[in-house]
Amino acid sequence: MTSSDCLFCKIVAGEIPHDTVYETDTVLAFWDITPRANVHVLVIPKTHQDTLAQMAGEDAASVAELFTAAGEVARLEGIDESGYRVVSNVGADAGQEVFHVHVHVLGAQQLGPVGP
Ligand code: IU
Repeated sequence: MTSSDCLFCKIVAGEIPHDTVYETDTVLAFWDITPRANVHVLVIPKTHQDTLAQMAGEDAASVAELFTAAGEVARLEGIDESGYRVVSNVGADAGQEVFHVHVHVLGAQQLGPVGP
């Protein structure tokens, strides 16, 4: 399923330039356009789902693929041993801006505590 007005579906389709870090048949990882850490990569499924919660309810195996890919991104960016953060905003209160599932991979610096 794709959503014709979904930004990340357009990225998957190659319609919007992006800086790919890692890709499989089912997952794409690319640099966030506004990096908020020295490494800030987004990992998305190639098929459209609005939120991680929706995906978890319908296709738990794909959620596992996202986190496996996040680990691969960390390895490729050289932060797998120093440590990194994987986070997903789910819904309005979390500040989710793009309603196509994604996890942020953040690192290459000391990160602050998780919080509001
Ligand atoms: P959020 O979890 O939905 O808030 O994160 C969306 C991210 O998508 C955010 O960090 C944006 O900087 C990023 N992004 C992007 O990488 N490319 C874009 O064209 C747009 C947003 I719009």
